[in-house]
Amino acid sequence: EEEKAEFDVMGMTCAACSSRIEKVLNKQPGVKQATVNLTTENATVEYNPGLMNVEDIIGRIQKTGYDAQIKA
Ligand code: 9UX
Repeated sequence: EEEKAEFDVMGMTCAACSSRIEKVLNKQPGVKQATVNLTTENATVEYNPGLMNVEDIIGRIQKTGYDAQIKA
């Protein structure tokens, strides 16, 4: 079973930023599909809640050098 969450991503200034975050997230075993949009600063992440949660996803984005928050 998958969950889907949307995040506001802060600190991206070029297309390499968004693809870097996308790659990091898509490498996580708990992530089924992550897409990051530079222009809208949106990240959509489909993940397995048995393997990771929203805080883990935010933590991975922060470790990559950006910040994120879950969309209300
Ligand atoms: Mo280029 Mo985006 O250094 O951080 S990848 S601005």
